Amino acid sequence: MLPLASRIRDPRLLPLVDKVLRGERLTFDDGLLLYETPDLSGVGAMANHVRTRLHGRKSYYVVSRRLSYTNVCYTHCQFCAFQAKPGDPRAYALSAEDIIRELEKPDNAGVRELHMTSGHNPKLKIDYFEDLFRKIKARFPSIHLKVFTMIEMDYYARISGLSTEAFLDRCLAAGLESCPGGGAEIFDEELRERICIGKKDAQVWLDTAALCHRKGIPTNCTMLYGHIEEARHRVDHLLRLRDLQDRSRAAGYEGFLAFIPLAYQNEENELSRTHVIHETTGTQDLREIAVARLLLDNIPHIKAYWVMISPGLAQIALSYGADDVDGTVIAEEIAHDAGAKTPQGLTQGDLERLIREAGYEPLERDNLYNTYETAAV
Ligand code: V47
Repeated sequence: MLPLASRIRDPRLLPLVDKVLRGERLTFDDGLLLYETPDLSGVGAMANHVRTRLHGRKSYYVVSRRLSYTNVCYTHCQFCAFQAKPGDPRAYALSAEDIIRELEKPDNAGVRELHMTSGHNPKLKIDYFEDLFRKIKARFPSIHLKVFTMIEMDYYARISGLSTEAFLDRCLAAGLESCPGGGAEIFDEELRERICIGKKDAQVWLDTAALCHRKGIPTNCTMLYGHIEEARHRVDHLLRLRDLQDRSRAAGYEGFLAFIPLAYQNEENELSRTHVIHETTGTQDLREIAVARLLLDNIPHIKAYWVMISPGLAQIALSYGADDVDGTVIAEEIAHDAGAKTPQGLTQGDLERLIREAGYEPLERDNLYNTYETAAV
């Protein structure tokens, strides 16, 4: 294979190549350069070098079901098309029985992960979640419960009159096993105030994630990009995640398992009604994956979330730093309500084929990245 430096067209990237080859950490200014350089294929080659060092040709996916227990939400996230205010005819909250009935449907056979994020509904307190988790685990003991963004956890703890730690302890005892990475949006305080009015700030998100890590439950992390943010906001966001992961790892915890860049979907939401914001482009999506792989040197997995960037681009992203395509993602609402044109779920066979055709080895995983022999699909 050609040496990495020979793949670089922008000479300003050469000092970064040296760092990548030595496994040395990149700085804030390096991050800005990775966003600014026109040499996307050079950035991709560096990211692919790191991806190959960590994971070889392996590419992971999970058989996953999405479910939102409520769409009622009191926050005013300008980018969100999913939320409904109380009184809205679309507003709903599901009972444990509703969720179990849904999971019993035949298209959920083989689901390993139940991924639930929702709105901030003032009617739902700790008893609701304990009941939900206990009943789901009693009926489906092998389904992994991955629930709550860090902001939801903080909210539902507060309205239950509990500290976040006490709320989390009770949820863990009832069956919660890990947390998805949503709600991070963009950490920059000034920008966050503009795109998610009334939502808790970055420090709350980071402190809650740190608490989860200390309790021994793995979490993911995300960044919403492609709206009104600039490169400096994205670098700042990624480095705040890296910094927390350093602290969690130094204290002996697993911390973040995966980072997922979330491409802004620009329909049916307030942000796109008040600003002209184009769909993210293929090169922008690939650069986000690559920059994340290069800056987040302490987070093991980078996901190419096909729901938001398309299955075809997710295939290419596997050569730009991603090692995970998330999963079957049955019944996704948040991205589709905001205009995502991707299918409502892929089959295991689709995912295996996408990964294989991109030149990688597909591996079915669970939430903790244990892998499984997949029956012929
Ligand atoms: O929290 C909301 C974001 C998140 C829009 O942890 C939007 O494995 C784009 O967190 N355009 C939910 N994004 C999705 C999420 C996620 C996805 C895949 C994997 C994992 C994981 C987590 O989506 C929300 C919010 O940050 N979001 N509206 C929108 N218009």
